[in-house]
Amino acid sequence: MTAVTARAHTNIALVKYWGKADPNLMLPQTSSLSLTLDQFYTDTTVEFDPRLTHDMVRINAQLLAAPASQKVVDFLNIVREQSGQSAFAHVTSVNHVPTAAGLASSASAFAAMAGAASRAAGLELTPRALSRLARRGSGSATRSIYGGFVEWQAGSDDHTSLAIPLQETVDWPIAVVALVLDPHHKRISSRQGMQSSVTTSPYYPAWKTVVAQDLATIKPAILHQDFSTMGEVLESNAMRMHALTLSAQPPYSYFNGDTLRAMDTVRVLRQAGQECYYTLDAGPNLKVFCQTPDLPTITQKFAEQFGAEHVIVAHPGPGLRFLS
Ligand code: 2P0
Repeated sequence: MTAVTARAHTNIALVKYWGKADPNLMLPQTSSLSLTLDQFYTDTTVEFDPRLTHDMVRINAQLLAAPASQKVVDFLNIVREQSGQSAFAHVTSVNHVPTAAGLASSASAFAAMAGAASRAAGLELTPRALSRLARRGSGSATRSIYGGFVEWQAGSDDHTSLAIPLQETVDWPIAVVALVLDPHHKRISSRQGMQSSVTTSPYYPAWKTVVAQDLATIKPAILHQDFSTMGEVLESNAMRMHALTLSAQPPYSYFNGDTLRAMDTVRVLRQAGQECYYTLDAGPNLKVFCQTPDLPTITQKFAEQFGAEHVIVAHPGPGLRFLS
C-alpha cells in the first residue's frame, strides 16, 4: 500500500474543445490548444487499500457519497483495469481552483488523479500515456499533464487522442488576468452544454472548420511570440464557441451582465493602447490575456470595476509533478 500525491495545474483553452465524438472514450470532435496556468492547481493523494469495501473520495475535506463520487469511481475502475490492482482506494483531493466557476477544476483534478492513481496502482506511465488516461476523466485534463502551451490532438481512437506539448517552458512575458465574476456552480455543465451544441446547433459543422483554421494560425503565432495574432484568434475562437450555446435548441448562455461589462472594458483598454484579449469557458468569468508590462494598468482597471478581490493574475504554469 503506497500513498502517492500528485499536483496538476489547470489550463485555459485558446482554441476550445466543445463537443465529443465518443462520450465513452472521451474522444473530442476537434483538436484544441491551451496554456497551463501557475495559480490554479489540484493536489490529489491516492492509496489502494485491500481493507476497504468501496472507494472513499474526499474533495476539499468533504466525503463524497454516490452519485457525486461516480466520475471518480469510474476513473478508478479504468486504472484498476489497466493495472490489475483490485483494491478500492482512498482519494483525497484539494482544489486550489474556484470550483465550477468556468476555471476548469476538472482539468487539474483528473490530471492529478491520473498521476496519483496510476502510480499508486503500480503503473509507471509516460506523459503521453498519462494524458490519454487523464482524458478518460475529463477532456480538458488531457492537456494539464504538460506545462506551457499544449495541443490536444483529437486523434481517432483511444491510442491517438492525446496531448502534445507545443512549448513547455514559456519564455514570453505574458499573463492571464482571471476575473471571478460569479464563483457559484454553473447551471449547465460543460458536458451537457457541449452535447447539446453538437446535436442541435446548425453551426456545429462550421465550428469544426473554424477550429482547424484557428489552430493553423495560432501555433506559428505562439512560436513567433506574435501577441496580436494569438490574441485575435483566442478571442474570436471563444466567441464562436459561445455562438454554439446561443444557437443550440433550447438556447442557453454562460454570460451574465458582468461578463458583457468586462468584455467592453477589454475593448476600451485596447483602444487606449493596452493590448489585451479575452476568453471564457463554461461560466461567466472572463480570462484576459496581456503582456506583463501592461499588467498594472489592466489589473487596476478591473479592480476599480469589480473589486480587487475578484481579480487574480496567473502566468504560464508547469505540468504534472509528483509530490510524494
Ligand atoms: C476547454 N471546456 O477546451 C473547453 C472550453 C470548457 C469550454 O473543456 O465533459 O470539464 O469532462 O470532457 O473538460 C470543460 O469541459 O468536459 C472544457 P468533459 P470538461 O477547456
